[in-house]
Amino acid sequence: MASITLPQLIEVPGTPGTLKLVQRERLMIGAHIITAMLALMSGIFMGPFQAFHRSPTFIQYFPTIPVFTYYYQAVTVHGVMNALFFTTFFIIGFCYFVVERSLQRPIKSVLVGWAAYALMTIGLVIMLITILGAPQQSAVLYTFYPPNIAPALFYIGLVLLVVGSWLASANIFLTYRDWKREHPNERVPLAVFAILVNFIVWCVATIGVAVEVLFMLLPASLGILKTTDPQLARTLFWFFGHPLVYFWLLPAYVSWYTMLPRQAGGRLFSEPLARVAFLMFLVFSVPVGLHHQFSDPGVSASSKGIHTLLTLIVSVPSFMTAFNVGAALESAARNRGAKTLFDWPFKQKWGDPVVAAQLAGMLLFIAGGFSGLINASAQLNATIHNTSWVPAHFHQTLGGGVTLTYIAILYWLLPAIRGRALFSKPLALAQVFTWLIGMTLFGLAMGEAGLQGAPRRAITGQAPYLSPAAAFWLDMTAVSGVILMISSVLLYVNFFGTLFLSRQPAPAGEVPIETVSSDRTSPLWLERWGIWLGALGVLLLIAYGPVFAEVLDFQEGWNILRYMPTSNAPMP
Ligand code: HAS
Ligand code: CU1
Repeated sequence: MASITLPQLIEVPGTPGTLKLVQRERLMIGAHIITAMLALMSGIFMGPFQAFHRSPTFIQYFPTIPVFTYYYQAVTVHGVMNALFFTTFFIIGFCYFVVERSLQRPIKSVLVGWAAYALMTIGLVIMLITILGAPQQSAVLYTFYPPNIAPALFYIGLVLLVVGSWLASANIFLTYRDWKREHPNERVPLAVFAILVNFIVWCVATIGVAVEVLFMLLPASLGILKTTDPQLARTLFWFFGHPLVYFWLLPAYVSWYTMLPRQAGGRLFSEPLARVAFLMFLVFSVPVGLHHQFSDPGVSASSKGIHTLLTLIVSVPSFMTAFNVGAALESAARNRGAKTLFDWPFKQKWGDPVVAAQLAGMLLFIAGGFSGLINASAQLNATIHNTSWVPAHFHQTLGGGVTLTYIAILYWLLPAIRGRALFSKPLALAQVFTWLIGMTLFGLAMGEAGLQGAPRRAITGQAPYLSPAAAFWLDMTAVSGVILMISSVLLYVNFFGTLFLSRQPAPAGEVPIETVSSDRTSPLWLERWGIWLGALGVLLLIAYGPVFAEVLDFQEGWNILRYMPTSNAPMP
């Protein structure tokens, strides 16, 4: 493999902001981004299929797709590919790129980078084959709750994804360590600061799912364990599952904080405030998982209360983001001639797909964020839990704010990697706005249907119990599915068009990366990671110590033996 030389990473003289991509970097980032997009492709087109199956009117007209005849199989492909594989590949590819470009050095080990990629890709292939090959058994959805147990290959696919991501994390941490040794008195650029936070959160969070899969689900699927404990498994899963949503979100915030201000023509209001927001994510992202288990038995109300409080606290850095990035957008609009209190949203670069995608993502994220706050209240959660309100929430956060921002990134990163201009800007704009319209309608319709009692994860198109209002909103969901299907086709026309058809060279100066931190005020101790990990550790003890004591039945003397392979006694 050709080794990378540092001068090639430095800005091309005379064209500020332009960075020449070396071949090795192209290959590695390209491999991650393209694999991410292929994973998304296999998941995204299941979405409309599900919406049609959930709609009492549309279900009768919907032709059965030969491979995906089984509703839960499609939902599993949709969730696993979109939420787990697409995101992880995209995040790692994007973060390598940002770290290399910001720190002006290659990642620590190219070999480990490829090894990680290979593991994750094998995991992806195994996963797809398993879900396609064993539709009934492997349809355990992306949350894979026991007592449903999938074939062992399902869990092996997951393990490979997570182990690969750990190698990638180590690569990023060590690249930073080397940089820090050479620059002990400098602040690391904000984008890398955020990426470090993100991978720290990821490494802590994945401990939960690793324990669940390695000690419970995989042995059960191999027949080594004859019993399982859904409550313990759910608790371990959500220890991972909530921080997972911030693992998706923070790379989007990297773009909003460190790229969008420049792309939009303004400047960030406060970089130190941004660092504080990211540190808050580090400390508060993990100890909140019980807000997914408000309706679960076996966990005390006081533990649920602690997690509610912490959930409300972890929404504060998102509010800080709204004001900080909002002020950056306002400054951009003022530079473009905005004068009055309310004209700045209209004076944005709505005609530039990279900017428009992020703005559209933010609009969706406002709605998704607020529905999250509703979910976080234990009383209100009882009304919406397990209804279609919940997918409405996460399609506006993950499917809206996060995915549209990744698409914005794709629209400049793919041309930079390919060396060719984006295939079609008008198509990209059409894609962004159809996505915004489709996801807005999806959020509204699924949310309303949920409030009218429509469950999530069910073929409601055939349900006899729906009220007329719920049926109407589920039909509207199918309409949004059509719009989103069109948007997805446009996305992939541009994706493949840029890869194979575009002939124009990639425009110069479109790589929005800062190589030296412009922040002169943040204290350097913000980068003393031990402090923040210590704070997280203490909080985890407070928030999760009692929870695990409860689910493991501490009063009965840590009856942990029943989780051992030799004990086949049924769960109490
Ligand atoms: Fe959530 C369930 C609570 C954020 C994803 N969430 C889920 C599930 C997923 C998910 C996938 O408390 C379903 C899991 C499952 O399958 O069961 N969530 C929250 C809260 C927040 C939150 C309090 N969630 C997210 C994000 C996600 C995500 C982010 C993915 C990326 N969520 C819950 C709860 C549940 C839940 C319960 C369990 C429900 C149940 O019962 O099952 C908060 O962090 C949200 C804070 C965000 C804001 C918005 C800030 C707005 C910004 C935009 C700025 C706009 C500007 C204007 C500047 C307060 C930053 C732009 C200007 C222009 C001109 C356009
Ligand atoms: Cu959550």
